[in-house]
Amino acid sequence: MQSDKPATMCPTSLINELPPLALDEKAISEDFRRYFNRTLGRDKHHCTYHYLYEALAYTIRDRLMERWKNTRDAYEKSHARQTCYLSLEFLMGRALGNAVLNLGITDAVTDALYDFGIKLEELADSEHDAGLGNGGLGRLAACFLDSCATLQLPVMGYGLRYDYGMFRQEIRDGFQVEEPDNWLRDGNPWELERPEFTQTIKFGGHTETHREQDGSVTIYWNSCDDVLAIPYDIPVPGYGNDTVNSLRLWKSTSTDEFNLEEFNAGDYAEAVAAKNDAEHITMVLYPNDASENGKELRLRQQYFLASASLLDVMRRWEEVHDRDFDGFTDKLCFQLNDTHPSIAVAELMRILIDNYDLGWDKAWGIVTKSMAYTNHTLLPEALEKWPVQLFEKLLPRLLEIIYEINARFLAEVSNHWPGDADRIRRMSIIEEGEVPMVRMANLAIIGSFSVNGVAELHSRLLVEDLFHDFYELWPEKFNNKTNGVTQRRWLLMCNPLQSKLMGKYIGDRWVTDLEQLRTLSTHVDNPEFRQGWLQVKQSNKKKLADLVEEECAVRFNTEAMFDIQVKRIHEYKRQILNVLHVIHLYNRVKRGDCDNWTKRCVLIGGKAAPGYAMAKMTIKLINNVAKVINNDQEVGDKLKLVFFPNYRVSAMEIICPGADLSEQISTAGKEASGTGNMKFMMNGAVTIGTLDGANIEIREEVGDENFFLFGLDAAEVKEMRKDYNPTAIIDGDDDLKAVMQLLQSGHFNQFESELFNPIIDSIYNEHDPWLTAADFRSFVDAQERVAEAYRDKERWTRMSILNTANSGKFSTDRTMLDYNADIWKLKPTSPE
Ligand code: 26Q
Repeated sequence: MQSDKPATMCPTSLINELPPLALDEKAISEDFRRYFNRTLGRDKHHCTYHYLYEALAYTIRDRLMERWKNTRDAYEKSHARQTCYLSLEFLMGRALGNAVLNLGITDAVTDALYDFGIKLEELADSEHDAGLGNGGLGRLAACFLDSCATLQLPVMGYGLRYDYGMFRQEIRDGFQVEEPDNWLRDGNPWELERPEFTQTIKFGGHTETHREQDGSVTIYWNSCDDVLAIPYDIPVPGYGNDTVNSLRLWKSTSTDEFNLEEFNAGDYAEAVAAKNDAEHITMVLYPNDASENGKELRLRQQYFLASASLLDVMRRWEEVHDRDFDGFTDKLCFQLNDTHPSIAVAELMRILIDNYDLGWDKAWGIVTKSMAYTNHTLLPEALEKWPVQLFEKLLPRLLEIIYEINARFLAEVSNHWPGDADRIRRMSIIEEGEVPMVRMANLAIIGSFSVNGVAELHSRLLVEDLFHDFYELWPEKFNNKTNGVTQRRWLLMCNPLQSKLMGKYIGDRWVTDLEQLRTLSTHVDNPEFRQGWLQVKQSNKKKLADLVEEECAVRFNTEAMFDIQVKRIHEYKRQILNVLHVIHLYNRVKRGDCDNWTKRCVLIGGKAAPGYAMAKMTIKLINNVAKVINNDQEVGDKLKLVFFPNYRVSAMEIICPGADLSEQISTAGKEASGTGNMKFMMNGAVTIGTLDGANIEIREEVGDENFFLFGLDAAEVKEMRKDYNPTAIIDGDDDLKAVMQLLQSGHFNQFESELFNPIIDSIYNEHDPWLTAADFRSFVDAQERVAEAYRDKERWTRMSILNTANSGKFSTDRTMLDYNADIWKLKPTSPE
């Protein structure tokens, strides 16, 4: 077998002489035909959208391929400093439309397809979403990659290639049912397998200490169950600039070796079955967006990603620098997307010490100058912890290293606060107790030179509360990086009508410089522009209404206000508060309190973690309330409510352009940032929201008069908890009382008695952490102001325009420039 052997030399004529592929209609048309007929071998009997999509995907991929190689060469040649973005989630969505857009060949492709009587949109629509994430954190990683490629920053994404992404949500009888998401079934034209860069990852086994003759100590991690990590690379094209960065996703597989002892003892089947464990590591994405504590497979996933990625970086490092690690931290930086990959802190120590013989202090200096950690949550219960015992079994060498990091760290704490035992207990990486735990956030903070939150309020609360001890020790580590979204996908691609209209008035520089949108406000008094704006929104609402009708069998009247809340289902996000308001509107119709009525179509969508009973019950409640309201003749088109099933990236691309009102109604102090709020704002929706997460900054940018504020702020929430009396609040508010009475009467669960008791009880509970009853009055009043504003077409249109005009801050281009200025310090590098 010679197949794996490198040819004696790679002829330059083979790799260097390729002329770049043309981007015109003719070249694209020819390639498309060739791929369909020859590479795919299809004919008139198999002319499905899927094969047409595939043929076009290959046509586009070829054009990315040469730019990809040039980008790699440019980074290599210039020895560019690089950031590795480590994340268990990359919620990429669809790739085709984005690649066409970023290559700037939308017209050429559209025309080429037109000659065959095919629409680009229809092909793009048959692509499966890459749903390798839960929600905000995963989509943020995807937006970051788009912005880094556009800014020509040498940033590489490292993640896992799950066979099954986020589950598909079906609604049966009003309940969520999870179906597996077999997204790779029809193949994935966007990935390139790189078996030549396979890494071996160790699990289990035990450590042995050897004293060498020179007195030094070497530690061996032996008898491990090895697992192979095979990388798959996905191109990440920049907008209009010939840069194509990489997302490297690892797939786990077993080694070819069997456990020889079992094998020789005749346990052939057992020996083969053991291989299964290895294959399972990257089988499925965990569908929880708060930590699912203690699951062994999840810890395996986290270590698998961290180890494979770091070993890959080391392989590349050695190619240039051999085993010399001076200068390592000048060239490399690792950004940890939450604590999920934070075992990388200990793993980099292990690799430097065990594989490259560095001393502790040298290795620790490298780790703490290259790791940076981003936190995404304020819920203390969501901070990741792992049982020490599990670590001991799965990653014995890493536990030793963590103990050593901790011992040295606690000595420092003791030195700083002599005799403060409480502080030592709080700051220790190890939580003592019946089941001792490893606290991953503490490990991440101790091992990183930068710790950031994702919105101003969030970052402030981190240093005031959650991480206060660490802030007192190392104030210089802590910083804020307000989130963003990429305007290429979330405006240019998903809202072509608004983009075109804006182009007519302010040009298209906003595509790479979102602050340019500010110029829109100079046209806000122009009736012609406002008319155009209104028409765009109408068309987008029509498109959304069609989708809603298809998915929910309910017709939205496009004259009505489209009131939308899409996000993961969570108590702190308070979908229940939204439902209470809808029930209140229903009550008003039923009692004839309809003067100056504003028609509303309310859409709620999002997935519940499969084990989160309250969240699943919330979905059922929304569906039951919707059924009653939508079938009530008296209500008619005054009010509609739907639960939109299987909310995902490609659905949001149709939902956010069609929204009038964006619901951002979390309990203040709980939503780290939110990013859906930014997508809605860019697309001209007005926000009703609490002073939470990035809402605060959105309101600052757009001005109080263009934002509907309600509810307690974070400080008032804290205060209110001290003696919260929801029963008194409900009794003192006739509207809320009527809503609760209707709920309790079983009106929405006629044949399912008691079904919603847990939800009702939670609202009445004095310990309700989400203070739903406390914010009801203020929410309903704000909604009344919204309704009034919407009735005034001209006023609403102004507000809508000004929301888009003032959304410039919320581009991930700005976010990435901030990360780069304060943390990464990368030099933009162009492939030319
Ligand atoms: C952890 C351990 C085990 C299993 C699952 C998890 C897990 C997975 C995903 C924990 C959390 C997540 C996702 C969190 C998330 O999406 N957070 C959101 O991040 C956004 C981007 O910063 C913010 O805008 C949102 O406010 C925040 O909720």
